[in-house]
Amino acid sequence: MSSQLGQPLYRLAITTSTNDEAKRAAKEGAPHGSTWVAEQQTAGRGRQGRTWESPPGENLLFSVLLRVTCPPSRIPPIALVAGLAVRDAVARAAPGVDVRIKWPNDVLVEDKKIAGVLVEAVTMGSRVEAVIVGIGLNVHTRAFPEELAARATSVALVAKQPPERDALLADVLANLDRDAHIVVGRGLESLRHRLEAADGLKGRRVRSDPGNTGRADEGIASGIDDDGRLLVKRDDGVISRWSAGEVHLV
Ligand code: BT5
Repeated sequence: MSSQLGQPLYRLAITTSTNDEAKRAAKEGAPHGSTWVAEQQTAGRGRQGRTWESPPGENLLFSVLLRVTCPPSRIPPIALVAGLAVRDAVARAAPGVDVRIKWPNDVLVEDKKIAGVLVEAVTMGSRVEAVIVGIGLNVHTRAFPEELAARATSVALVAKQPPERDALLADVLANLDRDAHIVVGRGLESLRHRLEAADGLKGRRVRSDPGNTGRADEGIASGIDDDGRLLVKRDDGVISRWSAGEVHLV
């Protein structure tokens, strides 16, 4: 099935961040599905001012523009299905490997991060006019900088035969194309089973980052609700719903 996403496709040797390219073009009227892929980013970013590191030419760094109109509450579900799209593509490229999503925006293999998702919204008043899905997927990198080495992995490190980057990209885009429509229109409900099967936190003890919530909360991760919030069963039996922020495995 050919995907509407990835058309047009802009290939860049170098840019600050593919999300910057997509944001700029979104404001200038670029169509749904426009995609920017870069070999290198000079200011690749994660959330909350963090950086995304990737040596030139080895991995997938791309951003997709979704022209969707939706309330801001749909953004977390879109980030989750983007993670699921990457998870499914990596799982296909690495048969037999257990690939999981880590709420809210990571894709993990054996608790190491293989991909990260950064979703940014272009808003008009209180409505979202476009969504930019930025994805960094480690494909060929085998040696990571010291500060990441224990926490990062790549398709090359987990698959018997690493795929072509273009094949992986096409697979992610096709998956995202299929699921983004569903989520924008109806939320996460119909994807709940797939999300649950891919949820790498479920049943594990997690702690929130006090920086985001004002206080640290802790408990057993117990699934994701239809609004994309993480359900956490605290020791007193109360279910907390975390809507944003960092999760640490305890
Ligand atoms: C993310 O942020 O995981 C979202 C990353 C999105 C990157 C893509 S690349 C294309 C597009 N253009 C951009 O500028 N961004 C998007 P966060 O959850 O904040 O995680 C960031 C953290 O992941 C960093 O602080 C590091 O600890 C770690 N990290 C950085 N580079 C990594 C890598 N290549 N592999 C694994 N972990 C990495």
